[in-house]
Amino acid sequence: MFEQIERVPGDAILGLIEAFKKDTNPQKVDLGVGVYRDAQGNTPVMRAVKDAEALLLKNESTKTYIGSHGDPRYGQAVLPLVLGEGSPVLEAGRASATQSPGGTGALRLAADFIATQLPGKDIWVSDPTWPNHLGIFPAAGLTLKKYPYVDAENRLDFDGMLAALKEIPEGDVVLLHACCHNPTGFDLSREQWGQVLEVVKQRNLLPLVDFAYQGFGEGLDEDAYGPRLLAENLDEVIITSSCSKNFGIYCERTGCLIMVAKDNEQMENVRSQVAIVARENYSNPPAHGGAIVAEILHSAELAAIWREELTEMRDRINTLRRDFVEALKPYGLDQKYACVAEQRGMFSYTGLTPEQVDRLRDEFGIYMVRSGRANVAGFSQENLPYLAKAIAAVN
Ligand code: PLP
Ligand code: TYF
Repeated sequence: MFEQIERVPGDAILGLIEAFKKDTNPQKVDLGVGVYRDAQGNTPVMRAVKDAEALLLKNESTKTYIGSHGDPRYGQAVLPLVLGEGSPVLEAGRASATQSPGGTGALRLAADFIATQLPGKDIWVSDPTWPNHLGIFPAAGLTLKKYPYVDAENRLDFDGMLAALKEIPEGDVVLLHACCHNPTGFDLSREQWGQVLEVVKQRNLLPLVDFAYQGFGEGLDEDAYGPRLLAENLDEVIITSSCSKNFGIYCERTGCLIMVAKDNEQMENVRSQVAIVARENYSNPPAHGGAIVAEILHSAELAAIWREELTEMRDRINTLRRDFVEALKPYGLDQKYACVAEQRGMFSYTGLTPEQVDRLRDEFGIYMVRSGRANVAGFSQENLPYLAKAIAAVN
């Protein structure tokens, strides 16, 4: 039977990891996969995480199942992180947290929940969006549609986005990136979030907010502006949160599906269905990552260390954004790439064309996604002059 199976290419972003490893250019630069890097190019385990793990190792007394919703201590920690301390949504008991295998697992739970409990609803994603969005929703049986997000001049096309949202059939699902839009780095202003809220209300849309980079844009609370605005002003919102980036626990697969309902009664009904979806996919989520996050967020001391480390990561990225544009000044390219300093999060849509990206790879050993998406955390004070020279050479 297997003789009929066709081989397909692997994930283009993850494929860059292998291609980069094989390259023997001593000056090579990895701007591919979205993983944070420090000034030395490493992705170390955060200190708060190491300390939490030491405590867990000492105190862990069982490895029994943790249940389909995961560790309640994790949910109790993530809800206020995402929705805000003292959030009226939490006070009203309208929000449910389900620990998931990464943000990806939360997205799949959301997709399966929509497919089984809200049949007939299509899902609208930004064009462009994280390529895995394009796979996850159809895999659950949903029809995926796109709204514009970037214009031909590589700027946020908010007018185009809003006009498209106004045309979405009533009741459909719209996926919004909470912050640090992947792949573009273009985020909505507070005023623009307000306008999106109005259209969502008018069209009675169900927002699904993908929140994978909390703390990487402007700050933990600042980055949560959009999801909190929607949750506080709408009866129903779905949020998929990830701890992969902000706790640096990528491989521990730690995420959370947050379901916001009209009241506590409806939330409990929804929650019971989410448990079924989780059970049918993987039964219980992996425990370790959630235990780390719970340990950190329930300890004032560890939480303070973690916030400091996260601030350092965010500040490093935002400084590198400005330094990148500065490094292009001698080549007269600072205006052309000024958007990099304006964008937020791990990624920038640089405006480099696929042909330019190919040349950067082949002639300079600089790796990024062919769309022109660069992982800004791959910049460093050491490689910026080289990057600037290479970009000038392909311009
Ligand atoms: N959503 C977006 C936009 C992402 O960039 C990522 C990153 O990997 C995820 C979700 C999922 O993250 P993870 O499953 O690694 O927690
Ligand atoms: O977009 C990125 O680079 C990150 C990491 O299949 C990632 O979100 C990329 C591809 C993938 C899983 C994670």
